[in-house]
Amino acid sequence: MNTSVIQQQIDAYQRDGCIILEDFLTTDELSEMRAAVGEGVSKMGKEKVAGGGNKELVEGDTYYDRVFLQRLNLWKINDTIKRYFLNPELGKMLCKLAGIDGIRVWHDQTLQKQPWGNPTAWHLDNPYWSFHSPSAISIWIALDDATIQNGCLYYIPGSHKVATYDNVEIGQDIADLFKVYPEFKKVEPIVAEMKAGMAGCHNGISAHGAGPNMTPYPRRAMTCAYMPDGATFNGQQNILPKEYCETLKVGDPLNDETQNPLVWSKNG
Ligand SMILES: O=C(O)CCC(=O)C(=O)O
Ligand SMILES: [Fe+2]
Repeated sequence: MNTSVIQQQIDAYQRDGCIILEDFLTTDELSEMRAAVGEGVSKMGKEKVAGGGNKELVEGDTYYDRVFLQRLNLWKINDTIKRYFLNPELGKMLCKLAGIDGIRVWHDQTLQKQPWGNPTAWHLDNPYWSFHSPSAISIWIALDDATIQNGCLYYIPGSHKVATYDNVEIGQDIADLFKVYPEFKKVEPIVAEMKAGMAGCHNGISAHGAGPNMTPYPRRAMTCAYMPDGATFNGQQNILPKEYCETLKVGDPLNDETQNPLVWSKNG
């Protein structure tokens, strides 16, 4: 896993709210991660959140279920995924990009656009989550080549400087988000085609989406979303276990090591 970033990349991430990392996983690491993700998914059945998350999130048969197969928090049930996403060197790289001093896992997720899968409508991630922060950062790792044909990502550069935590429910209309942010309509998106093993990072309020999968093969990705250390509960359950949520008050730090482990901190 190549966790080095130079100042130019940090500047680009800060400016655009996204960056593509060309050589992220080696071929061996890619094989290892593909196998680990497959193993994790096969353990979970229809439940979307592993390791005791929100039990109401289960796969159904809606339009959204045909955007991608989605399974979250595989790190809790698979030691390989845990080793990658809780790696302090990765945490340090993400802190440099995000400009923060400490970082915790929010949740990982595999997003596997199935053959003929629906497009991923333009959206922001952070508004759905149980904390709000302008420094939330996600990494999206391509497990297959992600192309225009099979539904690669697109980012709207600079959108993180405009967006707030207002959102629309992710629905069928690809451009619904632009009802809230009409200024995004005019921006040429960054097309994030990636070879398998490459990765993209995006800010939690960067607008992003993906095309449909117009191929008979899956487009698999493994992602992890991170929160700055110190982020606090905003009252939304999202993927958190109900019982844990009931112990939280708005403003409490989300620092339970079994739910949001610290990955790296400047203070050691
Ligand atoms: O993989 C996709 O189609 C969407 C990815 C995404 O929304 C994310 O990683 O936050
Ligand atoms: Fe997203």
